[in-house]
Amino acid sequence: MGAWERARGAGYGRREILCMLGLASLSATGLLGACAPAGMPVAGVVAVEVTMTDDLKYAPAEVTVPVGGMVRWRNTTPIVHTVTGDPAKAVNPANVKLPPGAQPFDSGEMPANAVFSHTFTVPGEYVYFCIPHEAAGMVGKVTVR
Ligand SMILES: [Cu+2]
Repeated sequence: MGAWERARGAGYGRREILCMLGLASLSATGLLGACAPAGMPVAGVVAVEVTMTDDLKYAPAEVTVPVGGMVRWRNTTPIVHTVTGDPAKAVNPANVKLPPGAQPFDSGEMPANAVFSHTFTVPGEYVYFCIPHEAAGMVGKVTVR
């Protein structure tokens, strides 16, 4: 399996992979857009990465991204987790919160090494949880502004 397939499997998009592979210099030809400098928030580009931990937490538990920013979750544990911002799926309503007008989101079951990304287009505070571990307090927060 080549670098492209590995990167695709890790959830990276075409442009990110090209950047990672060092092909960004081709942008001088106009073939590719420029790669965003690290850490600069750009719409549609990952702003923050959150991992799941073996002690049933999101790390970091709270992140802030700009409107249009993408958060990517990566399951670095052998345990199945979810990233669920859907009030209909929470046992305790306090474990989920969406700003008015925001659509619910749910990763579905994420096995080891799975990656899930969500782009936040509505500003406000989001509280999400892990379906298998809601009762254990596996809850995270995204602030979009
Ligand atoms: Cu979990």
